[in-house]
Amino acid sequence: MSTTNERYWAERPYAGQKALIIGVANERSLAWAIARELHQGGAELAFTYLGEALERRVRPLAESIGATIVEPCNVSDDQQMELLFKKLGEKWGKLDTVIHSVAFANREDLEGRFVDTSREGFRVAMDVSAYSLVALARYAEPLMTQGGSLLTLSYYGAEKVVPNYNVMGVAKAALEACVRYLAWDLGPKKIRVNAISAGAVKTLAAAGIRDFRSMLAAAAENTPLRETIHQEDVGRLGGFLCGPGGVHITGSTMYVDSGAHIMG
Ligand code: 0WE
Repeated sequence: MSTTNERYWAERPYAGQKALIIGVANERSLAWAIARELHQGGAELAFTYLGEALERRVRPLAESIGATIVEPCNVSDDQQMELLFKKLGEKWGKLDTVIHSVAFANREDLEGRFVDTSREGFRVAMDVSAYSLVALARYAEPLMTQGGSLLTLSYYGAEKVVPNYNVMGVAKAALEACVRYLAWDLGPKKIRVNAISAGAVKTLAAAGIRDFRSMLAAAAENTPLRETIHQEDVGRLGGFLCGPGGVHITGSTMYVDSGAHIMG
């Protein structure tokens, strides 16, 4: 099936939205796919980066779609987060959407036996990949004066054992639980919190994962749709959840995985 979103975008479904995008590393990033979707539908965007190397990647991408706010943010540093939201408050005065597309585990914890995960490896995976959403929600809440939505990215390894995903699976399970508890807390302010559980897709985060190519090949053979997903699929669902389609959806984890999660 080939579709374009042109008629949908023509209605500018995200016009007037101010959206913060955290987790763009390059043009293949899922956060970038969501950013593009929001931009085409009329949203105004701000981006963050971690360190100078990524700044050199993110700044040109951000500028290519007219974003004027590009700020550093290490999600495990409260001071940096505080400064980021102070600047957003000054420049925008409000916030409608936050895309959280950030995860990290030590490379050695993404292979071998989960039982060998160190205390520090467990801590860092949980802090960067799960707690950061809680901190973000807390900083975003005062700016989301007209309601809003928070969206994060998860993976099936949160629910079932995916060999080698290990401590990331535990962190994604925590992340999906955070989505539910945040949804309950922030619901009265009309702030929605959701996750997209995406099928495996080749991004920088997946580069260098052992046997990733064969995982993609297996997904292309064994999922109901017999093909892997594309970044754009995540972009469209992200736009849906953060736009008019999502108004009464909160606390959910929705799949874009060619149906992989139904298989036994
Ligand atoms: O969530 C992920 C990966 C996130 C990730 C990637 C890295 C690579 C570089 C977190 N931390 C790191 N740390 C690094 O040093 N995915 C959904 C992609 C992924 O990663 C896997 C997968 C899949 C799928 C790891 C093992 C098995 C499957």
